[in-house]
Amino acid sequence: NPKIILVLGDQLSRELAPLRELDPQQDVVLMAEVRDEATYVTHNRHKIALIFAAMRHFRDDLRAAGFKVHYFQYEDGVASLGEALQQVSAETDITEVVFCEPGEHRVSEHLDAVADEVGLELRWLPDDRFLCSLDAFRDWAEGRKQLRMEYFYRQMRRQHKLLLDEQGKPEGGKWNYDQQNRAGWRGKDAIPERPDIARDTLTEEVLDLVEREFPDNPGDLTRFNFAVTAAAAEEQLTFFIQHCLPKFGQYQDAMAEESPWLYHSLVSMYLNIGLLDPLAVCRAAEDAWREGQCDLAAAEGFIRQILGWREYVRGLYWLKMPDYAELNTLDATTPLPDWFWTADTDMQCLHKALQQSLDLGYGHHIQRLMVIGNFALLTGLDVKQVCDWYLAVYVDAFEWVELPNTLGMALHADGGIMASKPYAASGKYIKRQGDHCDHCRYRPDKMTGSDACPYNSLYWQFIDRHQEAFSDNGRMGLTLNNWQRKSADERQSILTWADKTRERLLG
Ligand code: FAD
Ligand code: DLZ
Repeated sequence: NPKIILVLGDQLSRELAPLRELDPQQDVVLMAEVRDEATYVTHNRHKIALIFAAMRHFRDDLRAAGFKVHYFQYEDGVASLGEALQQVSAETDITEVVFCEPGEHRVSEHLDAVADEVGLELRWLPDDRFLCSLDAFRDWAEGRKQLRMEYFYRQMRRQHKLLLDEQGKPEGGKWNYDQQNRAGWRGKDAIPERPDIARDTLTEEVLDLVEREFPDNPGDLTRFNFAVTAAAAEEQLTFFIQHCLPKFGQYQDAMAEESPWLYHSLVSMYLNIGLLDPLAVCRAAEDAWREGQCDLAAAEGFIRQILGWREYVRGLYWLKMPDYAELNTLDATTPLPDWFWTADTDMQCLHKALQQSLDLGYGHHIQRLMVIGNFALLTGLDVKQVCDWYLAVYVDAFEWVELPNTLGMALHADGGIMASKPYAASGKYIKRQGDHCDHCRYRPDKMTGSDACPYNSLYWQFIDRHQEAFSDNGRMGLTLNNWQRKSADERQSILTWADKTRERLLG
């Protein structure tokens, strides 16, 4: 029977399971730029442009390979994926639809609803671009009290034979070299300049479209510099492996005033939309180490992010959804301040992180976690609003990866499923990891007073507010003791200053 093969905007891989079973004689591929997907949050313009440009290039590739592709451009005015499906089904008389499982629960529900409504026969195939199937993750999680990433990661290393010696033991004798990967930035090394990525006419057309159709969304498209084909994404990976990987580990947790990305790979967006294959990326890092181009800590640190964290958050998302999205165990409900959309704050680290996130759609992990996320955690910003902000702003944001990272890792709103203790930190951490404080009007060594770093009093206010919730968490014992050991007067003066700070920053 002829089939419609639906390919979503983040499934742009020739190895996609439904494309492997496509019969070019009778099947048609359907791809659609649709209003609902482009507007369900106020996506960064970079994100829409990347997805539409990559979709259009992928369409042309498929056509060049002899496949029939029905493609709706945004200008065609199609409202939803369901509407696109109905139109193509009516036009072709095909009722069987095959697709790869969507990355987001919302999209999955939408497609199920459409199938019921209009009588299409929908069949989905597992997304085997991921290295751990959802069933395998469920099996791993079954019966475990705690779902610690570290143990999952070791299993994945064994299973995919990455960084193992001939006896199947971890190379170098240890699974994890994180201890060596925590240097702060002191401006001592040269940061590689990122190459300009060429834009062809197709991409230019998309940039014009996005500029026109999304005038109020964040994103400075004059600085658009993303690969929109698999070949161009591969070149970016090669650049990273050659020029950045050697220092990736060392500066993985660093923050620099002069660079939005330091030595990070900038490949999440390509992995997430199918332009790069995660196993190939991990192997490229392993090969670089085996050829002596980087040390083991760098290669291991990088591979752990992709083979470990990326697979783990995806497994967790599907294991816990839809309830996961509703969790808010610390009762965080303070409205997101408007300046999250303008970066208008005099806290330098936060200003820098917000500004580049809005302008470029990129923030590295420590900015997302320990600057922006930490601020949201300490001040108890509304979990749903914060998650929507992250989903909107980053070019690599899809709910399967954004939600566990934001709700779970950054906001600790899942009660510790993802992280055994909250990633809460004062200005001291930010000072240690980078050089923003040298350019800031606030002093990280001051607790109260108009030049005191706001993270300091807000940190203790957060600890004070949740003392009871954290009392049975052994990993929080020391912090709670440190708070209680302060005199009653000192605690009171910190809390009073924190109230004033909150009032000034959040209204
Ligand atoms: P690198 O630092 O070079 O890391 C290499 C790769 O490892 C990344 O490309 C990514 O694919 C993977 N990776 C690293 N950390 C994680 C992680 N915690 N979870 C999943 N994959 C990881 N990542 C997204 O892809 N999309 C998101 O929407 C997203 N939202 C986040 C929200 C918060 C609050 C936090 C704390 C993290 C989030 N991350 C997200 C994870 C991580 O910050 C980004 O993957 C990374 O910053 C992307 O930049 P890079 O490619 O230069 O990564
Ligand atoms: C994020 C996004 C955007 C902006 N636009 C489209 C689109 O027009 N068509 C499409 O198929 N997918 C788009 N996407 C990705 C989806 O919203 C969704 O995040 C993923 O398919 C994950 O399920």
